[in-house]
Amino acid sequence: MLEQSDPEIYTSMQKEANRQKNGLEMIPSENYVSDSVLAAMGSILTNKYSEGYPGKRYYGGNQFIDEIESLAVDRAKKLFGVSHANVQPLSGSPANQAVYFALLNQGDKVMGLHLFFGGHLTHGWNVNFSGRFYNAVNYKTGQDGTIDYDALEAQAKQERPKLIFCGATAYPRIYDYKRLGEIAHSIDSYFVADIAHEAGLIAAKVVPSPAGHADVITTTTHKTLRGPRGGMIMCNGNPSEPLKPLPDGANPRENLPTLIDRAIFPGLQGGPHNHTTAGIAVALHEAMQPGFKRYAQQILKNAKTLAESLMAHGFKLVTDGTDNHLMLIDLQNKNITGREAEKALEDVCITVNKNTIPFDTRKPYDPSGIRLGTPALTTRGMRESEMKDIAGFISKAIEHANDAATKERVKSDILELCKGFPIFKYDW
Ligand code: DSN
Repeated sequence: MLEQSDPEIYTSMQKEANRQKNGLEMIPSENYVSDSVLAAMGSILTNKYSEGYPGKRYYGGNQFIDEIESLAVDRAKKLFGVSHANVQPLSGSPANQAVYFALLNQGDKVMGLHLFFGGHLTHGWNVNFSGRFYNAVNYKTGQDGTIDYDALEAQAKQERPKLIFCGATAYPRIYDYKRLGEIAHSIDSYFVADIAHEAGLIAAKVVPSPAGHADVITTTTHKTLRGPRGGMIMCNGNPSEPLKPLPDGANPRENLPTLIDRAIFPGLQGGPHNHTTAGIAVALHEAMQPGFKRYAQQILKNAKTLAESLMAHGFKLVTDGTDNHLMLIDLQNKNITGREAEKALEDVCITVNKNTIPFDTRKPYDPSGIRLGTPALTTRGMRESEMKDIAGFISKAIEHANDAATKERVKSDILELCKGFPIFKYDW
């Protein structure tokens, strides 16, 4: 139908579907959703306004939307072991914004991992709302690329932020959530774990969870969790308890659910995107199935094999490997910048993104590294032997970045590989 009614959009969608089919998607924050998630997303649920929460809406006709949102909430609570979940954030940045809105006053001090060391814009970067409206200080990794928890503790005790964020977009190791919680609580600070990258791995219990250590957990739903583009905020506490401000006016921890729900609506957002809520519910259901644990285990195996194979090809990886789904290549020994490498790989249909490395001397638009990961390749069914081949393709494309004939041969090998791992059940 779309083909006839809007051929311009249809054609662009077709080209994007072919790009997704015929190349290797290695941006670690991307994935391929199931047909069931797609069905929920492309549905009539987009037609409905539902400001408020299940049972407490500002519009009529929400009895079935309430069922859908309640299912999403219940599934999130069960999967992540928390007593409260808000599934309405439009994505990860709005989820983090809501946490600031819920827990802090403008100008309060926050502390998060420095952007150039793998942190996220919303964890206190100067051009983001978080650095502009809050007093942000950043912690860094040590020279080895791993978080130095002793240095972080000393900095936290000196700075005394009201909120400490952990989580990153380019950190290949697992976090010591217990230590982070202890550090934050020793200075009466909130500890917020942004698990956007690892959410699927945490749901599958193949990496540790911050539940029980973090006051609040935020996430996107479209990365390793393999749902639609969306966000969630989770915490513990009873939302039906009335707010009880502490004598000094500070926000009491026991009212976190209410503070968070109010920050999302009416604080920052209007009507929830109900088609996305349904897609999240479907993805959470999928993540509860035994097959999802096997998927998450395979993401890790693939990442380890890819990391080892890349190192065998002479690539230097930040922290010399990975514990999760992603890795960061330091290209300084390869005489190529991150931007040039991203382009060379795009020429052979491998999609990655340029990224700063710890202590980078170059700027983020043309940094010294590239970031890559295995969630999307693993969804396609690729395993360790394909990872070894892919490390070879990456090496050839980067070593021969200026050799069109070699790149053409690599591209054709990649096309052949992709044909063996179809991604869409229905033809696009
Ligand atoms: N954009 C996400 C990522 O690629 O990691 C995080 O913001």
